[in-house]
Amino acid sequence: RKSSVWNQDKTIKSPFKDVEIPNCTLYDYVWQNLDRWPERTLAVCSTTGRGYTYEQAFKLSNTFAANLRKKFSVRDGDAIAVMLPNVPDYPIVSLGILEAGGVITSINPIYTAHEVQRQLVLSDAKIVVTLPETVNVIREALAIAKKQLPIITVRTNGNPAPEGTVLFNELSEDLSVDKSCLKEVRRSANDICLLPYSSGTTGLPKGVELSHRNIVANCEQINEPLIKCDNETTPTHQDRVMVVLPFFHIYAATVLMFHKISLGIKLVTLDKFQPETFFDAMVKYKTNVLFVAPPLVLLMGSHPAATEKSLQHLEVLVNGAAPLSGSDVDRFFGRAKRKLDFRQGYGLTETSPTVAITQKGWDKNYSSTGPPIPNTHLRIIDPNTFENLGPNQTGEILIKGPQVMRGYRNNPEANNEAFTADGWFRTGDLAVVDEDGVVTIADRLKELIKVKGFQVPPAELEAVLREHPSINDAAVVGVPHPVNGEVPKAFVVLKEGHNKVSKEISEFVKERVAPYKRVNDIVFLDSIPKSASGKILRKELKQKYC
Ligand code: 4UW
Repeated sequence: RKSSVWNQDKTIKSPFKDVEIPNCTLYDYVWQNLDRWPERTLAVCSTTGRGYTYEQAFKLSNTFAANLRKKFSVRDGDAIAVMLPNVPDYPIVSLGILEAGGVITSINPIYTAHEVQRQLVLSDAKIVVTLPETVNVIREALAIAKKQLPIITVRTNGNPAPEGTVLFNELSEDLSVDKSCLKEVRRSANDICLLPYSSGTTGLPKGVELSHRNIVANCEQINEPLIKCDNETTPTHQDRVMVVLPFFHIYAATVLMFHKISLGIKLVTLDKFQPETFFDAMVKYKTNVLFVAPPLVLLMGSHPAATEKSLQHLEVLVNGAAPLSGSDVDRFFGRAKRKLDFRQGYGLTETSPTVAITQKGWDKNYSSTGPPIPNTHLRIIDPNTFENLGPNQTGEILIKGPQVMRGYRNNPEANNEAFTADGWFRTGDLAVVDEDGVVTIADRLKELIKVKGFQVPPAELEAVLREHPSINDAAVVGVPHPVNGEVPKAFVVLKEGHNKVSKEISEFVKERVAPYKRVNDIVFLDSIPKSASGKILRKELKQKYC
C-alpha cells in the first residue's frame, strides 16, 4: 500500500483510478443532465426567494447568448467581464456567455474603480455585466481607462435600469430573438472559457487562461472524491448547497457552480454576508452541504447564532483556500453537537482549482488536504536544487494534470517561471506528502498574501504605495492574523522632507483597493532591503520586524 502512490522517481500519483475526460465544451458538460431534472430549482436567492428552475435557467441563458451575438456582436473568444455578487442569475449569465462563444473574466464586486479598470484593460473585455448599484464603479473605471463599453445590468429588484445600460432581463426574456446565430459559434474543448486573475508566485495579477477542458476535467476529477452519498443524482433526492463563497473566485465557480449544476443540485445563493441571515438561510433552505474558507469555520465555532438548531441540516462541510487549524473544526463540531462529514481541499486559480481533497470519513488530521484527485501527479522538490524529495519531507509542491492552466495571458516571462522545462506547474506552496499521498500544506514560498482566503498580491499594494506623493519606495509582507489568516504590513521609505503620516497613507490605499486589501500597519524605514538583482528581501523584513 505504501508504494502505491509513490513512483520510483519520487513523483506521486493519485490513489484514485484515472477518469475519462469528455471532449466537450464546459457549456455542454454542465447541461448534460438537464433532461433528468428540468423542474428542479437550480438557484434561489436566500434573502428574496427569487430563483430559477433548471429549465428556466437553460432557456434564459440560451436567449441571453443569442442576444449577446445579435445585439452586442459578441464573437468567439471575446472576453466579457462579470462583476456580480452571488445572485441566482450568476449561473445564467455565465453559461449564456459561454454559449455565445465568449470568455468569462470575473471581477470581485467590491473592487474599486482603480482595480476594475486594470482588469478591464488587461482582459480586453468587450462588455461588462453588473448590478445597477455598481454601474458607477464601472463608469469610473472606464473613464480612467479612457474606454467605452456596453454595460448590462442584472436587476434584483423592481428598479429601472440605470440610464445608458441594458437590462439583462430584457436580453434573457426576449422571445423574438432569432437563435440561428448560435449555430455560428465554434468552440472546442481546448479554447479558453475562463480568464480569472491571479498573481501566481510573484508580481501583479495576471490573466489565467483556463480552457473548457481544464474546467470539465476538474469537475470530473472531483466527482468521486467529493461524492457525499450514492443518491446524489437520483430523481428523488436533491442536495442543497449554500453558496456563500463568491462565484467570482475559481473555488466557487468550478466547485459550486459548474460542478454542482452538472449534478442537478440546488444552489442557495447569499449575496451579502451577515451571520444572522446566513444561519437563518441554512435553516430555511435546509442546506445540507456547505463550502467555506477558514474565517467561516471560525465564525461557525464561535458566533451565538451557530447552534445545534441552525446547523441541524448540515451534513457536509468543505474547507479550502487558506490554512485551517484542526481545533477550529473541533470547536465547530462542538456547536453542531455532532460530528459532520468534514473535508478539506487544496488548489489554485491556475489549477481550475482542485488539486487534492480529503474523502468521506476523514478524521485523521483536519489540517491535511488529502491525496491528489484522479489524473493528478505531484512532486515535492527542494526549491533550490529542484531535486525530488521523498515522503514526509517538506518542499515546493509541483503539479501535472488536465486541470493545469494553459498559461498566463500574453506573459511568456511569467509562464517560464511558472512551469519547469518538462511541464510541471510550480505552485509556490511548501507542502509535505506522506506515504499514502496525503498532502499537508506547510507554508507559502511565494510572496502572495491571503486575507480571509482572498489573494492580496504584495506587488499590487507596493505599486499603490509608490503612487503616493511622499513615498519613495515600499515593500509589503503578510503577517499572521487570528481571524483573517493574514493581513498586509507595509514598509515605507519617505521622500526627503516628508512626514511620517501613516493615517494619511492608509487612507490613500483605502481609496484605491478593496476593503480586505487595506493596509493599517505601516513601518517607516530608511531603505528597503533588496537583493543584488533588486528583489525585495521579504524574508529579512519578516524576520526583523514581524
Ligand atoms: N490550505 C492552505 C488549503 C489551501 C491553501 C489554497 O486564490 P487561489 O488562487 O485559489 C484558491 C483555491 C482554493 C480551493 C481550491 C480547490 C478546493 O477544493 C478548495 O477547497 C475545497 C479550495 O484559493 O489561491 C491559491 C493559494 O491558496 C492557498 C495556497 O497558498 C494556494 O497556492 N491555499 N487551499 N487548503 N493553503
